[in-house]
This record gives sequence, C-alpha cells and structure tokens, in this order.
Amino acid sequence: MDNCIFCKIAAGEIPSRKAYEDDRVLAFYDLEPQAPTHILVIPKQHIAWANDITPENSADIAHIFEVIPQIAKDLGFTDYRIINNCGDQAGQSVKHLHFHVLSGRDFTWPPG
Ligand code: DGP
Repeated sequence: MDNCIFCKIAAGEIPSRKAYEDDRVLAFYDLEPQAPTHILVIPKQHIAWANDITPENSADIAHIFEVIPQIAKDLGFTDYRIINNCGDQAGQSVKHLHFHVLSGRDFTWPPG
C-alpha cells in the first residue's frame, strides 16, 4: 500500500534489521526498543489493524503465531510478551498490523 512505512520495509524499500523473513511474514527489530529484545512481526500483505483480520487473510496471522516461537527459539529466549496495539486509543501509531515481541526484562501486569 502506498505511503505505508511497514509495506515499504516489507518490500525492502526501507532498510530494517531483520530477525526472520519468509514469503508471508517479516520480523524486524523495533527502532525504539522497549526491552532488551524488541521485534515487530508483520504480515507482508497490508492489513491496517486487527479489526481487518478476516477469514481470507487470517492464515497469515496464524502463521505469525507459528513464527514467533521459532524466532524466540532461534534468539534463545523462552519468556516474552506479545502486544498488538489496535487503534489510536490503544497506541497504534503505524497503521499496518504488527505484533510487538518483547523479551529480556520483567514486565508488569496489568499494563499501563
Ligand atoms: P505502534 O505504536 O504499536 O504502532 O508501534 C509502532 C512501532 O514501530 C514503534 O515501536 C516504533 C516502530 N517503528 C516505527 N517506524 C519504524 C521504522 O521505520 N523502522 C523500525 N524498525 N521500527 C519502526
């Protein structure tokens, strides 16, 4: 999608530090890490937010949740937090669906 920064990262038009890539999914390190390890996992196809997950595209989202444990295993961590911010009030700043995977420190519950 035009003017989507994460589409441009997925297409290789904007550089990123990749943690994992296949034909449907890209994982790359967040520019503003909130934990010692902070990775963003995105579907390569443009899905704006979690509200746009449908039966037609949900296989790629399921695939993301298969990929995340593989990334954790490859990077050598077992404990992590997965976050999806859906919408402005939830703090979604980039309107391309992404899952934050954070690891390497303690996390509080409930989140702020
Ligand atoms: P959110 O606030 O949930 O929409 O998270 C967006 C995240 O994306 C935020 O933690 C910063 C990160 N980010 C924004 N632009 C870039 C970029 O160009 N490259 C990388 N690696 N991360 C980015």
